[in-house]
Amino acid sequence: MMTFVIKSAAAVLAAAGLAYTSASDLPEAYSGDALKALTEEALADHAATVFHRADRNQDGALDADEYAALAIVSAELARLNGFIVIESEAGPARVTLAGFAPASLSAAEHARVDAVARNVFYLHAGDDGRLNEDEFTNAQQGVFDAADFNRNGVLRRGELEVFAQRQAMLAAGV
Ligand SMILES: [Ca+2]
Ligand SMILES: [Ca+2]
Repeated sequence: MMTFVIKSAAAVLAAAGLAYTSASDLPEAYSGDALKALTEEALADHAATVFHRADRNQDGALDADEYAALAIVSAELARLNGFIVIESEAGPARVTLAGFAPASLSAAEHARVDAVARNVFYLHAGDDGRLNEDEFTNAQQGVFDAADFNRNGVLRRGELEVFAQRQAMLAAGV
């Protein structure tokens, strides 16, 4: 099963042209333990890592296509695997998508994720149509804040589940 998932993930990444160059790059991202808590600091680390990977032409900003590709790949990987991966300085860690059966994105879901991602992009990118690292981090922080129900600056348990669903762009969480 895992071999299948990794091959599928690699194919998804290759199709989106993201920075992974072979399946051998992937297992590290899947080796993390279950995340117990997500701090704002760890989220900022994660956002920086994701931003630089998604900035394919390395011009220091994401355009709408780069952002949509990131959203689609992230959603596809999350759904194939049944979890998202947070990549902070402490190393990769998993957050399970609770109550969700792993499956590939349908064509309709693919189109919906693409459309939602482009809306989100223009909300945060501003008039120049470019999403810089600060804007990307702010957008991620917004998802974090929306999931931080008790407003203590840390996501745990149910808060993490909501955050993961939003990151995977599951219909119920968008
Ligand atoms: Ca770019
Ligand atoms: Ca909290």
